[in-house]
Amino acid sequence: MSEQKKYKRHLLTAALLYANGPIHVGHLAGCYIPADIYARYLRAKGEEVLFVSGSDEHGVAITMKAEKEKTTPQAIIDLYHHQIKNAFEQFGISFDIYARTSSNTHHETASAFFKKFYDQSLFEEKETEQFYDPEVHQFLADRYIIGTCPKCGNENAFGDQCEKCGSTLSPDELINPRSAYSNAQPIKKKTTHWFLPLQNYETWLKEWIINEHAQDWKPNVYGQCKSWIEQGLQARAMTRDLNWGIPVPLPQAKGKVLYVWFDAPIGYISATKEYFDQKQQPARWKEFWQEEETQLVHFIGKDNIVFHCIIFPAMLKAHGGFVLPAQVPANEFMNLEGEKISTSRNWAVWLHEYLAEFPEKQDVLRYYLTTNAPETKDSDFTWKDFQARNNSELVANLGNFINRAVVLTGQNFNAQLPTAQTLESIDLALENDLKTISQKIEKSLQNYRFKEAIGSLMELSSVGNKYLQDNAPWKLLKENNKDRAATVLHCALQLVANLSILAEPFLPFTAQKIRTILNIEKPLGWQKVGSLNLLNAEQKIENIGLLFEKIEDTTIEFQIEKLNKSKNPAMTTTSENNNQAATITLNALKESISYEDFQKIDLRIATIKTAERVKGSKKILKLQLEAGNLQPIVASGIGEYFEPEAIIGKQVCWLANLAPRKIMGVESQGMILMTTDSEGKLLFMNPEGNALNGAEVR
Ligand code: B3M
Ligand code: ZN
Repeated sequence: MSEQKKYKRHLLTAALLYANGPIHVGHLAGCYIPADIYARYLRAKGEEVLFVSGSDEHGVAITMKAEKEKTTPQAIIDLYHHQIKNAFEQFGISFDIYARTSSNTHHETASAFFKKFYDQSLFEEKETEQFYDPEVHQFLADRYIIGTCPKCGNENAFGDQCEKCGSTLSPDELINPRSAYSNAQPIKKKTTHWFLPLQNYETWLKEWIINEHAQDWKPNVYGQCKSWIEQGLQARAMTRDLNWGIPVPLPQAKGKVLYVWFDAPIGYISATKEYFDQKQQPARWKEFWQEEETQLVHFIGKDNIVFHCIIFPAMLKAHGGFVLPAQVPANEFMNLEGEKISTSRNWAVWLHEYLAEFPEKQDVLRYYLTTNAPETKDSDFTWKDFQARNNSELVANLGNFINRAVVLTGQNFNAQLPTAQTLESIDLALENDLKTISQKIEKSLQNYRFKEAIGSLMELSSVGNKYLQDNAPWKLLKENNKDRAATVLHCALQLVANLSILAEPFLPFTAQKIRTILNIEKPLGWQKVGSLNLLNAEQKIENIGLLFEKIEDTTIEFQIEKLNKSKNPAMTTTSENNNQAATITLNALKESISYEDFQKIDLRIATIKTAERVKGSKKILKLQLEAGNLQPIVASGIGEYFEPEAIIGKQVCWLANLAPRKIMGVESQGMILMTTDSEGKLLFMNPEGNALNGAEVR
């Protein structure tokens, strides 16, 4: 890949995740961490960057989940949008906006795209025959048709794929097809749809991808595109018979919605519009989408390549006036302990669980997912490797280097940056290494080789460790050579300051801690890198304790055991619908208490009468409960998971005699009890039948 072209601004997109479940390490590694590294790097360089993503809230992925959970698509997207957004925030993924495709702006933008194509006769209108459930009077998406797999005989294969043998299928191939709604035998029924004639863009796509991007796109991306184009492109339907999505904006298309892959990528445009609407600069989205000096980069996983490299560009080209992606640095997949990550089999490391079980260790996961990124081929997450890299790289290399410099300065130089005397050749060599290695890091970043870049970052920290080892300032101090010791620690701390800049894209929490150590208020810009003169004379050096700590074997064994125990059997039926309860490994039980202690706890049944958000807090809901003749107010931290209106009338279990506490200005009288399901979704603890409000729970 060649040197970076100079752009005036950068529009970075990260795939819009289906808001139909919690997220796992595979999502982070495949798309969001690389995108965040690149965004942070460009910002550190002072470039103009807009980094957008959000939830994909349409399509069968959402309706199926709603059916599985016996709820509405709206409830599903509301729940998971907030949960996913929150997890991204906690991992420091620095989106400028995390939008939703259910927003009005998006509905309008996607409808306008469609309308323009229709008005300019860019679609082919075709009548086709599709599977239809005669009992529930609905057309059936491929996923809603079940039958026997022609390849392996699995009787519960889906119309798009057999989960047992992994074959991609079309519903016509299924033996004895039946409807997932009613089990009725589907019939074929005529329906009209609007198709994007991809074949008309074939020559242009060949020119643009095969001729222009053979060198600068990643081989995995380029290879997939080339093979698609060479197989010949066909018209693809951009509408669906489904009751969830953006209505097709044509009077003759009642009951039809836009194909989710038509609307979802337009979501990047809508997100940009919303961002600038919020900034009260409503016209500026155009700079990012319509001016040639914009670099558009789509970060995605490999399963989305065709949509981002062929279909969406063809749409942008058909529309006219839009920039095309300069890069689509798609990653391959990350497996887990040698097996494919699978939501239905509960074979995943869920981010919300990681955050709870490894508090304050976001950077450890960011580090591991970057060093082990599936950039060129699938990679494997193993807990042992995670531990090894933490212990032998973050703790023993980076953490150790910084800690030694800080502690020695604290003990011997009054916790102030020591003043350097004459630099010796070994000090100049350090500066030289810093220059060479930081240039290497930059080059890797520019070419989307983040794994290589973080490798060089660690190489620089090794250089720092070796510098301390070779100069042994502790020995110099014993020998009363305080001047030389001062010079060595001065250079080492200047190197630490460089690390605060270089680490920022990868390990933002650590970079912040390093700035705290060095008393640097705002991040130093990337252009400062390479000099041993970043810190002022006598700058105060804070010892804030270890940056990284060792992860013990028991912690890792616990994780491996938990993973194996919570694994669901392979799904061979439609029991995606049978909400199987996964077992979990208990955290160690708390210390035992006496029966008298237990009797002190007053648990009651209550009903939520009113619920409202508390100003200034996303988390806290103010609830008024009814428990017999009492009407206590409770502040509950469930606001990111439930809309207030949705929980009114629910019976709950109330811890009545917890001493009152003030939470976000609300005097909370007790608390309500919650648990979680296998995917981390919050559940109320309510009685099986109709209990009386105020009844004791014993
Ligand atoms: N929602 C697929 C996914 O969540 C799809 C990406 C859309 S990007 C415009 O993996
Ligand atoms: Zn099969």
